[in-house]
Amino acid sequence: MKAVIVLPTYNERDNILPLLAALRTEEPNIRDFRLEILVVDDSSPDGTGELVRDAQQTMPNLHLLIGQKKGLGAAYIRGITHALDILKADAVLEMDADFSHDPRDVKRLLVNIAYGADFVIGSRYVPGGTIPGQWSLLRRLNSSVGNFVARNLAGLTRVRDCTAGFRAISAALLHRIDLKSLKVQGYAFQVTLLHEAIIAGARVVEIPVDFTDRTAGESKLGIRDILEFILNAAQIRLRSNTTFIKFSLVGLSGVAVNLIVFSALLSFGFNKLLASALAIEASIIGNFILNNQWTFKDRARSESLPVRGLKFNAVSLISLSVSFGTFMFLQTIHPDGSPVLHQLVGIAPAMVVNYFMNSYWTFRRVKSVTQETRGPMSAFQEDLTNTKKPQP
Ligand SMILES: Nc1nc2c(ncn2[C@@H]2O[C@H](COP(=O)(O)OP(=O)(O)OP(=O)(O)O)[C@@H](O)[C@H]2O)c(=O)[nH]1
Ligand SMILES: [Mg+2]
Repeated sequence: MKAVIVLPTYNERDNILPLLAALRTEEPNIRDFRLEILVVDDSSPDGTGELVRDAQQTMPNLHLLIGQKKGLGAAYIRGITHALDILKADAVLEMDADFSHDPRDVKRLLVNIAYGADFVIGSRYVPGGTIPGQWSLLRRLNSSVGNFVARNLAGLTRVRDCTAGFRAISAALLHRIDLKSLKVQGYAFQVTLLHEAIIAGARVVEIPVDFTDRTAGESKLGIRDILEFILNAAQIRLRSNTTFIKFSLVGLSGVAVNLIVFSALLSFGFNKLLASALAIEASIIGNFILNNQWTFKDRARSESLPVRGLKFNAVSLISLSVSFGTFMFLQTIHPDGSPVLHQLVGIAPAMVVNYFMNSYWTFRRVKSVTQETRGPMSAFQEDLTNTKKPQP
């Protein structure tokens, strides 16, 4: 069987040759797979690509794909597609080219694939896995918030390290995923691919690894990547969540209730302002009843109905402020823009806030009841995660 290590590089001239040498040293230790290496270089200005081209003279199993810089995810999509279609890989490995991932762990990842796992993660956040001791508080926060967002917002709670970039994936699984349809350019790719893998029924395994800081070159993580990462996680959640669709339908019905009650009160001779306020409250109460009985029906209840009702009202008020705040903000930065458009744009963040606050606060899950269902990955985790780490 053949395993292809896909190494994305951008300005890694000080790392790439030592890494290729280290991987070469590892080759004899890998039993079940023949190793090939595919460097995906985005025309690095520092000449990384040329170094690889020279190295190809002495390494027949080294391949090089040159492209334009569009981000880590775009590079991986190209690289993995090439590994599957052209190199006919049976397994593909993702690995950083900056020595953050120990080449000696490659065999531990691959052994799990040989044993039947589909998606093996070199994990920093399972027992035995580590992040560098010298990481500053900010850096730790950055990593754990990223992982928290991926786990909770994208709904990948079963996996401990969703943002890891050191992973082995079986070709059988990758063939079930339409890589070209993934619309992620940057680091968000890691979360998206994991999500697609789980949907495709992957047997996911996490094994502990030590993650080390790069000593040469610079990190390429930018603000654009961070933004894409958050939006992508939210999008994954919304797409895969029928609860959200129900919640939106209830919201629409609220608009109807609001207008009907408003017109009825006006016809009874109520004052306009009072009628408006009562109509809003009527729609909030209507929405609450429907969400309580339908959208979040399967959530075990820890609080009484009136407490949930009050929380729901509070969230509605907060959403109102978000919507109004967005409108004011847009009007301030684009005073000539269409007020109707700004009002419409304001609804989107308000709706997201409204949904997540109600889902995680008003109707939050009671832990032990719904989270215990066991998916395809758990049986594997227990069997295979404890393959030993190399001693330093
Ligand atoms: N081909 C390609 N490779 C990239 C791109 N961005 C990053 N990389 C490579 O992807 C790997 C991970 O990138 P890093 O910049 O080390 O990101 P990181 O590991 O999250 O950040 P640090 O921990 O600070 O190093 C490295 O091998 C980079 O050279 C890109 O746009 N194109
Ligand atoms: Mg790195």
